[in-house]
Amino acid sequence: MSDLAVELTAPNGVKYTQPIGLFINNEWVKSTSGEKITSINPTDESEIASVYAADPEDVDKAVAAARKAFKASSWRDLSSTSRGDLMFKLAALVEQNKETLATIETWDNGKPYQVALNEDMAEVAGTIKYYAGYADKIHGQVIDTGPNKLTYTIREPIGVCGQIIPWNYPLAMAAWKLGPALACGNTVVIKAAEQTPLSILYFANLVKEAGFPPGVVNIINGYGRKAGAAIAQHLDIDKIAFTGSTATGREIMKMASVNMKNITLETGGKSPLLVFEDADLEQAVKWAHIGIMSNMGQICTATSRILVQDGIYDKFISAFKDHMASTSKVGDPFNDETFQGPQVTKAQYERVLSYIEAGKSEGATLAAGGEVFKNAGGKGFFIEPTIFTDVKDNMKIFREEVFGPFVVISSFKTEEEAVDRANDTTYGLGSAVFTKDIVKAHRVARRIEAGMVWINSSNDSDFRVPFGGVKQSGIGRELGEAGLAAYCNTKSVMTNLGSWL
Ligand code: TXE
Repeated sequence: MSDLAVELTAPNGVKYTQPIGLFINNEWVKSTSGEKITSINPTDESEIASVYAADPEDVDKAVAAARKAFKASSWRDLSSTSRGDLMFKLAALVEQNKETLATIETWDNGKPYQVALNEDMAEVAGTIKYYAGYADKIHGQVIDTGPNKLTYTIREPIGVCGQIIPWNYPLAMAAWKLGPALACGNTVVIKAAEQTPLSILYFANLVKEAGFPPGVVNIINGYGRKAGAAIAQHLDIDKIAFTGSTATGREIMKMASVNMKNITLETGGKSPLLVFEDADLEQAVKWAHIGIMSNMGQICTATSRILVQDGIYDKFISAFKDHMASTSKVGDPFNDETFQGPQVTKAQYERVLSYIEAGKSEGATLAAGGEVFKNAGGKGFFIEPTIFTDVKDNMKIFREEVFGPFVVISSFKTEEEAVDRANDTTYGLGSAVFTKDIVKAHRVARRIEAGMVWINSSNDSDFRVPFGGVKQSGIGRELGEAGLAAYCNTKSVMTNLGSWL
């Protein structure tokens, strides 16, 4: 075990054993090639640990374990209530280990510890519990097809599911995907993002401790183009679920076509937030700020395009700037006062900085931020929260996903114009509307092309509520009851009770 785990002490003093192997068939193993991924602390750019990166051969081994487990009576014949019990146990273990899990998440990802602890870990445990409760409530239907027939449907697991997750909410994204997959009786090979490989390995030990049979949950790290691609095109994987960029989602769709995998994609966004003149301005400002600036702006549904009706445009900008200045404290994510930690990696940091340059050169007004933020020690991927105003619809910063603490604000005159401009995007993930007029709120909600509309809030996600996009923001839904549909096949059984014709 010693060369498959290391003893670590996190910056907040938490000491723990960090697994570094691939979790296949409930065992820790090295990768075939021995290649490793080194995880970097985005706060000070130091190395945290190196973990094994899966090769396609390792993906084959994980898939073989998942297939064997799918066919084994220890999983297939387990009662659905017992399946739910295993999941409840896993959720309880997450709650018991939440300080360690949140510590790893903060260290590896850079998100504020208080958020990792009180929001992300609550989301992880809550989602697993929510789907645990569904495990023995996934039923088919009896369909009346006449007196001489008995017709019913069965909802069956799809089989071996490949799941590829991103780095912005490492464990929460894992829970969103594992919860419904396991509740429906599937087996899983899940790959974490190479930028945040650590927390999911600690979580893997909890899977074993909860008592899941070997091979039901296989957890690997690996690079997207190697391990991720091997999952997407594997002939013995029946379903693929992915969260990440639209470009990679498109690649995955192509690869998954090799055996027509069932597919769920949750990709990018440039979500609009509309503020009408009759809105509660203070509320609109607070939610708009949370909607784009939380999690360092690294949220797929970030309401990154704010459209404000012209009568309150200047007032909104000034209130937004004041609110941001008083609440967006940037710095060490282990400091309880911190609202915004570093961007997850140097690549993401440079990406956001390049959009700041684009905003300046395109002629938008830089209303706040726009600089790197110097943390104590001068290291780390910190960026000042940034606002561009007077942004035109054809500007790159109005059209492309930035994925950082970066917001564009523009004004509109009429409801018609606001809706048209909100919809003038290839994306369709989140959206938000601020108004006190409930008729207008629901009229606009219907006309917005998005998977989710928040009225008088933003990014108010809840595991009981379906989540997903339209247009190039994705296919299918996660969370809520709808999330189960993505992990079940419906089989129809027709029985002839009469004679032949
Ligand atoms: O994403 P990728 P990246 C957006 C955001 C961000 C941009 C780039 O705009 O700035 O994407 O981030 C795996 N076959 N989002 O490069 O490449 C990869 O290993 C199979 C939005 O990190 O999509 C990782 O596990 N898998 C988003 C996962 O895909 C592949 C969250 C995501 O990586 C692969 C993250 C391949 N060819 C980024 N290439 C959201 N919707 O929340 C990569 N991967």
